[in-house]
Amino acid sequence: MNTKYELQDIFAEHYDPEEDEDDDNEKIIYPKSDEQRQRLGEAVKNILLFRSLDPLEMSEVIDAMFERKVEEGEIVIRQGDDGDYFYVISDGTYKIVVSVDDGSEREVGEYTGSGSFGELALMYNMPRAATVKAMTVGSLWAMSRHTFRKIVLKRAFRKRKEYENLIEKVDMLKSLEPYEKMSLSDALLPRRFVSGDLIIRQDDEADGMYFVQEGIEGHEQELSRLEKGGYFGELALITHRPRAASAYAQSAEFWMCTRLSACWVQ
Ligand code: 1OR
Repeated sequence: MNTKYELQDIFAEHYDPEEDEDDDNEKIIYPKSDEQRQRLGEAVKNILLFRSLDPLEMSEVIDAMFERKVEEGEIVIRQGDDGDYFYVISDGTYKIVVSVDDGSEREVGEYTGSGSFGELALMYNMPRAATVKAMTVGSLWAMSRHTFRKIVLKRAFRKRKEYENLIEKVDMLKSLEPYEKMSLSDALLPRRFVSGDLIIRQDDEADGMYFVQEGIEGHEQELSRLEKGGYFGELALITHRPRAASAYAQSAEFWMCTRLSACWVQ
């Protein structure tokens, strides 16, 4: 099974979450101790797929998750299985392994102490794309396929679709793996500027890099001008030095930005 092609194929797949008729309004609540609530609250803070949820949806998500303890060596997800749960890491180290056509296995990633996995099969109704194995004892927060599709899916899916086109237009990002492009879409945050707004200030510490979604961006002495698909602000992130130039918005339009670390770490 060639995972790369599969993931490319699902980009093209027609899927309309609006058609996903689900009129079941019953809320599932797993009771939690104060300590568990606090730990879960911390774990979900940085989950990119939850970023676009409103506070009510977020509290439904927290209610609907339950804790699953794992042993060292335990297979949490097996490639090829049907998707049942989405997982948020509370603690432990997890390896992501993909088997390829010739039967060999390739380690493609590792999570330690934070992050999430298991969304692909639930999002796109396909078999698990990779095996996830616990390398230590650990603890996970699990959310059922039903809750994931009911609360998280619509928004997360829309966001991936929306930013996919933008990512294809940015030269620097074209060569990313399909799964990396999806993770990057989750990490992007929209930011709106009006004409004349200072977006980054020369000598400031870098907080992120920016991709032009719509509109034009200009530098102080017009060093350059960027249009849709252009990007800036990456230099200071790579060199860990202050901003080398300022950037202003030229027309009242829409922009987006992300913390580079959030994009590449995921
Ligand atoms: P799932 O529901 O398919 C396995 O179950 C999970 O592993 C998957 O969701 C993702 O959450 C997670 N390709 C596929 N799945 C990956 C990958 C991945 N990394 C993490 N998962 N990669 C591409 C390998 C060709 C790794 C890209 C860095």
